[in-house]
Amino acid sequence: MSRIFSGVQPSGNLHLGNYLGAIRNFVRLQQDYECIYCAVDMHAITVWQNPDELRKNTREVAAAYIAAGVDPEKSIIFAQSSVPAHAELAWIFNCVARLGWLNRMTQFKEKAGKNRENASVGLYAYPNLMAADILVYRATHVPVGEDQKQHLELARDIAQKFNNDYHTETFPLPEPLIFGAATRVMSLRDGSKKMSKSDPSDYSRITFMDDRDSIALKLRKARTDPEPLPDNEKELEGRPEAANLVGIYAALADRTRQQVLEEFAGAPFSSFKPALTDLAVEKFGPIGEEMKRLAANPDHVDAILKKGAERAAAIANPIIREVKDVVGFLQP
Ligand code: AQP
Repeated sequence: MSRIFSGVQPSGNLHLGNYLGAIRNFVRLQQDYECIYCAVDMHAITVWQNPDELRKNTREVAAAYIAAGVDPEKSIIFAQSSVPAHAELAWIFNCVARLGWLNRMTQFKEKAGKNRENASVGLYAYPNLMAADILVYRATHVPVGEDQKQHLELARDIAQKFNNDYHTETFPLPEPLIFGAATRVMSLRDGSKKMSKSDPSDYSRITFMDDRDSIALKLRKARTDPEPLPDNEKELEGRPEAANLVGIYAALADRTRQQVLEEFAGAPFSSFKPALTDLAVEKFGPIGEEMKRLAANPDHVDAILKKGAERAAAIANPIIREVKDVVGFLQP
């Protein structure tokens, strides 16, 4: 049986990349699969989070899921820290994963930067917790943006090594689901960097909180080149900012990049950007509005998270019990 798991960190500034690369696909998958969607607050604290902000941002992630179309009656929505089995399995995986494997993780290198000695141990071990998030539900498929591909490969390696070491078939090998026309949305200020919550420039991203004026301003200021749009994808090579805006348009319009180029061939950015603004406001704007409305009612969101945590724990608890038995832990 297929089971979907995925999560988003409640570290603020939820953006269009999170939506197009991940959250929008969550909505599509719930038609056909059992889906578990988490606000991964334990991942968020691998870098400093103000406690009040973390509470607010955790509710906002849940609100964003619901506003985008995840049905909390059908799919499970909850906060990671409220199901202790994640942390329990993560510790076991800390003892399965090898240092050499983690040393290869590019996200740690990027996030720790030059000040590696000062990064938290949690940031380093982040992929082990992510593997635990997925495997504590025996999830088979994980919808993510392209940047998470390497972590998913590590989760598969961990599952495989656990199964080999203990001569069991405890875990499935989970597969990434990376689909849509914008699996890696880039920064509006620099086409070589992904759009990110932690970019210091607010102009680098369109967030769920942006209204029409800010979306229009950010797109107007978005970096581009002086050439008009070409009529085929091949000619977007070497033009990362142009390719990014075309990709965003295609994803929002549910069309291919080629179809978008056929419509806008020869157009300068001065006419493409307003068309993109209208489309972004039409498709993304209402989701942001609904998210704000939901987030303004924390009791309602908290009730959904509580029920979601109970449903998630009901799946995870028997699995973690079985894992502990395999490992040899006494369970009085
Ligand atoms: N730019 C992106 N394009 C497409 N997908 C993206 N995702 C993130 N950025 C992009 C996907 O969104 C999901 C949630 O990501 P996350 O919150 O767990 O952490 P992240 O990938 O580290 O996100 P950010 O926004 O870049 O945050 P910071 O700045 O804290 O690192 C994932 O499925 C991710 O692939």
